[in-house]
Amino acid sequence: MFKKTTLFLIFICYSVLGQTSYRNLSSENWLFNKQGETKKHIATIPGTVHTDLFANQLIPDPFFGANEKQLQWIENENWEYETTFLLSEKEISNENIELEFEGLDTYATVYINGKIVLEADNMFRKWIISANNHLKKGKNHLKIVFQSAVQKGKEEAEKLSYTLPEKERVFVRKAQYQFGWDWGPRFVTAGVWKKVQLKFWNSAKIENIKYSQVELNDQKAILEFTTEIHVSEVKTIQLKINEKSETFHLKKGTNKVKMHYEISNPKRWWCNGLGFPHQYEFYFSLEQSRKIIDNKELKIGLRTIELVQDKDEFGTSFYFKLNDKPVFMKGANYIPQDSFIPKQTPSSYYELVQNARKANMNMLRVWGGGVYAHDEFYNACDANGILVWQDFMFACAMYPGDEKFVENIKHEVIDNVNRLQNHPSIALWCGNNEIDEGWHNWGWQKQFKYSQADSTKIWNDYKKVFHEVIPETLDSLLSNEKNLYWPSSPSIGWGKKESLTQGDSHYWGVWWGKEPFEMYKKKVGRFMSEYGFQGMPNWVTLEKVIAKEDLNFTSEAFKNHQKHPTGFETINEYMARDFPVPNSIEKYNYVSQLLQAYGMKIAIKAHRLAKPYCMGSLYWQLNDCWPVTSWSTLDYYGNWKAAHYQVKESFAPILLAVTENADGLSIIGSNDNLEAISGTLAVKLIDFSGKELWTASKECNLDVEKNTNCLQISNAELPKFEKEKTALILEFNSNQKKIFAHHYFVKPKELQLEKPTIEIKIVGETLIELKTNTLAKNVYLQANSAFFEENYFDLIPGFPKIIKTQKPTQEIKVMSLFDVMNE
Ligand code: BMA
Repeated sequence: MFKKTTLFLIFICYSVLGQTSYRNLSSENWLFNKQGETKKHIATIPGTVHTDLFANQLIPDPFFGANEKQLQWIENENWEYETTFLLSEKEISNENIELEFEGLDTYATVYINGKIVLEADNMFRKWIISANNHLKKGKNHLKIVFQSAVQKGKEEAEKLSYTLPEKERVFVRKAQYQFGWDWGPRFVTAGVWKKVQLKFWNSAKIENIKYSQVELNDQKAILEFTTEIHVSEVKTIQLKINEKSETFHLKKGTNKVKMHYEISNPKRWWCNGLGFPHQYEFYFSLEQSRKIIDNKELKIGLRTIELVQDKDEFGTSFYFKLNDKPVFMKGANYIPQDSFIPKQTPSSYYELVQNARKANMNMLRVWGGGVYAHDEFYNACDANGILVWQDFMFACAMYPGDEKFVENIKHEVIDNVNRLQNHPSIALWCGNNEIDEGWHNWGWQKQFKYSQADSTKIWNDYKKVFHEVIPETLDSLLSNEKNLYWPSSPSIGWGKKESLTQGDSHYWGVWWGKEPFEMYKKKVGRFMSEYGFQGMPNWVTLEKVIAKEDLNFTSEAFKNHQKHPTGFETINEYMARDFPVPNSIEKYNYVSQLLQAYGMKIAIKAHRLAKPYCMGSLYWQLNDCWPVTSWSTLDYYGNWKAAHYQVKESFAPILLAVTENADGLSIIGSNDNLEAISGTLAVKLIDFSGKELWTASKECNLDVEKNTNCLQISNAELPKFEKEKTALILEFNSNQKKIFAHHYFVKPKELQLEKPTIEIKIVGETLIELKTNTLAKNVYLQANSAFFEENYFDLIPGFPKIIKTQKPTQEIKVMSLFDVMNE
C-alpha cells in the first residue's frame, strides 16, 4: 500500500510540476457592446459580432429572408469585447505566461488591465503576447476593441492614387468572401473567431515540430524531426520521441534540435480510392531531471507527393504523383462552411469531409477567398484520404504591395504553413485564386483607368507577393517536398487556348459564357480546377430561411438567396435546352438539381475520358456558407443535392462511358485503381419497358495509365431503334467488381417516358427495394429528410434497386421526371 502511494506521489511530481499548461479563456464570461454604448451583452467566444447580436435578440436571423440588407450597419461600427478572470497564486508564479489568440477578426486592440498589449491587423495570424508583466494575482481585465474593418479598409484605399478592384476588401487581411460573393451574403464580421488561452510555461517549451523523410522505402522510413525548443537559460534537456530519447545542451533562446526516428516496414498514407490513409502517432516530451516540462503530439502520414509538369507534344502536363503513382484527382472546391465560421463544430468539418470521401473524391481545393481552414478540417482530410490543394487567401482582385502589407502577408504565411505543413493531406500551395487571370482578362486596366505607371506598379506588386515573398517564405519553411507552389489558379484564363494545354484551368464557358453543356467535351485542359453549374438547395432548406408566402421567384427574400446577378435566368436558359421547365416552384427546384447533376455528369465524363491528358477534375463548389442557390453539391445543412449523388457515380473508381460518333458507339472504361482489372462487358439495348432489342459482350482489360476502348459498336450492327424510347445498359463483371452504367441517346426533355408504377418494399430495417414497370427517370425519394444512399437515380425495369437509408423509414414520397413532363 505504502509503495503504491509513494509511486503515485512520485508520478504526480514527475508529471505535473513545472509542466506547460493552458487555461482556456474562451469559457470565461465575456461581454460585448457597441463602442460608445454603455449597455453590455453576453458574448460567446469564439464567435462573431453578428452571432452575438442575434443570440441577444438584438438583430433578426441574418440568414432569414432579406434580413441581410438591414444588417449592413454592423460592419461600420466598432465593437468592444471584455472579460474578467481570476489568476491563482500558482498560476501567477509560473515563469512565463503567454496570452495566445488563435485568431482575431481583424483590427483588434487588446488591453490587459487597461494597458494596450497588442494591435492586431490580420485575421489569419496567430497572436502571442508575453503577459507576465501585465497580469496579477486575483482579478484581471481583458478587453479587445475591434475597429470596423470596412472603415479601416476605406482609409487605406484613400491613401493610394489609383483604385484597386474590390476597393476596401483588398486592404484588409480578412476572409474576402465576407464582403459578398456570387454565392455568399455580405457579412463583414468582427470578433474573437478562434480560441483564446493563457499558456503557462517554465524553463523550456516546444514550439514547432517539423519532419522530413530522409529515407522512405518498403523496408524502412527514416524521419528527421526538427523541434524548436525555447529555453529561458542555458540548459541540458532530454527530448523524447515515443520510446526514443536524446540529450541536448541548449543555449538561451530558440534552439532547433534534430532527432532521427526509424520505422521498419512503413505503411504509406494513401488517398481515398487507392488505399488506407495510414498515419503514425508521435508523442514528444521535453524532460529535465526526469521531470516533464512540455509535451506535444503529432500525427503524420508517410507519403511522397509531386506535381509533374513535363513538356509534351500538346503543351505541358499537370498532374500529381502520390507515392510515385500518377493519380487522377477527383474532387471539388471548398469554401468556408459558414458566414459565421465559429458556428461550425469539429464534427461538422468531419461530416463535410466524409461526404467528399463518400462521393469518391480524393482532393479538395481550399479556395483563396475564404480562410485557411480549421485544424479539424485538415485532420478530417488526413483521416479520410483527401488531398488538399491549399490556396493562400487572395482572390479575384489586385492587392496592395506596400512594405507593411507585404510584411503582414509574410507572417500570415509563416503562421499557416507552420500550422499546416505536417498534414499528409496537403498536396500543393497555391498563391491565389484568379488574380493572374483577372489582371490579364477582366479589363481592370480600362475599368479603373490605370495609367501605364499605375499598371506597372500594380503588376509589380503582384509579382513581389506571389512570385517572390510567398514562394520564398514557403520554401524556407517547408521541410519535406519543395517546389509545391503554384502562383495562381488558373495560370491562364479560359478565353485563351493555352489554358487547355498547360497549367490548371477554370473553364467557365458553361455558365458564365452560356455555352451548352456539350462544350465540356471540347474544353478539357490538363487539370480542371474549376467548372460548375448552379442548382437550388433542397426544398426543406429553402423553407427554413424563406417564409411560406415568399417562396416564389419574385419575392425579395427569395431573390436574396441567389447571389449571381443573372442566376435564375441562366438556370432557366439551360433548363429549357435540356429539360422540361416546370411551372410549380417545388418541381422547378427538383429539375434545377437534375440540371446541375446533368451538367456535372457531362463535364466529369469528358475529363475522365481525356486521361492521362487531363489528370484532375475539381468542380466548383463542394459546399455553401449559408442556405442559397449556388454551384454547391451539398447545401448549407449538408443535404446532398442531386449533383452530389451524380458526382459520387461519376467519380467512381471505374467509369464505364459511352461515346457516340458518326460510325457508331464506343464503350470506354476509365480505371483509377492502382491495378488493371479484367472482366466481361455485357451491353444491352432496351426499350423503356425493359425489352431487350440487342445484346453483345466482350472480355475487357481495364488499364490504369490510360483508358481502355472496350468495345466498338458500328451503326450497322445495331437494329433500327427509336432514340427517344431506348437506353443502352452496360454491365462489367470481374472477380472483384460488378459495375453498371446506362446511356440515353437524346436529351432528358426528349425522352418519351410512360407513367411508371414504382413499387417500394421495406426489405430490412434500413433497406428498401424499388421496382418499376417502365423507366422511371430521376426517381427522387423523400421521407422526413432521411438520407438515402442513392437518390435521383434512374430505375430501369428488370433492374430492381436495393437502397440503404440512414434510419428506418416508413412514409416515402416518390417523384420522377414523368411527373414534371406531365404537370
Ligand atoms: C469561380 C470562383 C468564384 C466564383 C465562381 C462562380 O471562378 O473562383 O470566384 O464564385 O467562379 O462564379
